[in-house]
Amino acid sequence: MSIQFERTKNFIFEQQQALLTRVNTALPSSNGILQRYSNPVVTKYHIPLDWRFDFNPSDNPFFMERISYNSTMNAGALYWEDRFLLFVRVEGVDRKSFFAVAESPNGIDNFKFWDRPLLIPDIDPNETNIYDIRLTAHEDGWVYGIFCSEQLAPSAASGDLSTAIANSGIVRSKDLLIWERLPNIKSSSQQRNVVLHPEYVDGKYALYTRPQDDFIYAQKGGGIGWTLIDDICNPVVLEEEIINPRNYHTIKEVKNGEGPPPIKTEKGWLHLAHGVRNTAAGLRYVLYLYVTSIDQPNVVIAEPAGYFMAPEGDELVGDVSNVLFSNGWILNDNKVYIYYASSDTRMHVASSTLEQLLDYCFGTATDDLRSVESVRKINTLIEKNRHYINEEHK
Ligand code: BGC
Ligand code: BMA
Repeated sequence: MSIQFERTKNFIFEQQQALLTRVNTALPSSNGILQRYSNPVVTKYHIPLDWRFDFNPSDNPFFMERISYNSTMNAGALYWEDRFLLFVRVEGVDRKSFFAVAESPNGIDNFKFWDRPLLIPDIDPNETNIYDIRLTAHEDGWVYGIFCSEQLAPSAASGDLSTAIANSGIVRSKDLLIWERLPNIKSSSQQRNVVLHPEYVDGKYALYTRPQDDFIYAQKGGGIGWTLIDDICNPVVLEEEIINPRNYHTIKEVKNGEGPPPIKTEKGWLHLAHGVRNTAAGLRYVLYLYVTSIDQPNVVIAEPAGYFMAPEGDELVGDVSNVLFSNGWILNDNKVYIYYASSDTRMHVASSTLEQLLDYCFGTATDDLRSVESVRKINTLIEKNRHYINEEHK
């Protein structure tokens, strides 16, 4: 066995052990709404070594990586048997992504991948890539995963290798080990970012949808939609209404999409979504919150202005820079763990409480869509503060 093989193997092993057991500390909150943490929670360096290296010294004398990975991002999340699970979108250097579960005892650090990635049952030879799964523990007793299933558009002109179509695939499980694949959702539009509501509504399954006429751009697709499904084993979008529209000159002008399934609270369903606008530097993805009525989860009752989280510092740069994306959060003991990816590269956690997030949703100024209205609101706040603020804080 070569010395180089042994040395490299030991070095890589020790480095990974240190990473997997590293403590993550909360950073002071700058806005009273949430806390970020000092380290990302899952990176490509967390991927098990036996998914990467060939451990046979005669086949791999340099202990070289034989299968390499580009990123770990856009994870679905689920609290399961006292563990925090992330269904991470792992993307190889070959640009194919798949799901792999990383678990942590505390939701903040010590995330470790299960032994093997998930092998999702294959139902269509043209399905090329899968990504961005949302996990819903439904009241029917199943855990559902809805994800994007992408393929080259059959209508693409000869030589066009980029025009794709996005469909939504569904799997379900009772033990998270065996996954049953259901037929893809049938819809007249392209559908990415589809999320199953955790409860029946009028005795039916309810889906948050995101109809688009085009793979990248919404075109006539108006925003986050809502539909009721008769049979989850034969899911067809018949009637769809837009419940959270896009608007001109907002953070969700170009497109938006539901994040993880909403959380039920005393004041309504709490939703986390992403909004996209265009810039000279490409699309910018940020996260926002809104609340819908408990009895009518399709009716918005609160929506603060603008974004709740946008990329900051190191988060701004990555494979696809200027992107925050979230499709997983966990409520545990009143604490909300928000799992988000930065710049399509690595996973982070931010934490808050239900009280804080609801106070943020109901107490923050709304977006009245014009600069003049924004200035009026600032002046109203300044006037109100005149009676409270101490001289030394001026
Ligand atoms: C990528 C996604 C991206 C989508 C739209 C897909 O091919 O895998 O990450 O969101 O294109 O840009
Ligand atoms: C998409 C999403 C994500 C991704 C984002 C930015 O439209 O579905 O997969 O994070 O673009 O690339």
